[in-house]
Amino acid sequence: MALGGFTIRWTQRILGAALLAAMAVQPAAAAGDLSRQNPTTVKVQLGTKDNRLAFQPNLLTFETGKLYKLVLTNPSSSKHYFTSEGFAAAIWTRKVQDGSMEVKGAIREVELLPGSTVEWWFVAVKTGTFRLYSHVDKHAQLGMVGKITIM
Ligand SMILES: [Cu+2]
Repeated sequence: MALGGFTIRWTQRILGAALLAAMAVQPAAAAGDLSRQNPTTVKVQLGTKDNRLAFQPNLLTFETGKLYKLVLTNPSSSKHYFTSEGFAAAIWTRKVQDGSMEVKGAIREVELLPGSTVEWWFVAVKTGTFRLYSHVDKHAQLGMVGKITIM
């Protein structure tokens, strides 16, 4: 019986050591649900009160893995677009919302009517540098352009 107890103790020790060794080689845990982080708010104005055709700011930088709340406002008296095909392909959209509704799923482009505000919630996924422009009338040709960098 004493011998049996000895064997069981050593078996437990060996199993315990094996378990510790297995835990030591586990990869680092994934970051979890990236869509449920606290968002970083970034505000961009499309057009200006005095109707200049510009994004303010027109240089935007995001980091992969972070959740952003991109707040787009249009204080001008004409409609504007937030258009960037490369950017749209490099993010995962959680939702686009204004005061009355939310849209979920992939978003390619957002149009803002005069006086409106829209929030675009997304996680930046791929790095790159992308052209931003207002895809309406000749706004881009008249200078309503910008640059988005995802690092
Ligand atoms: Cu525009």
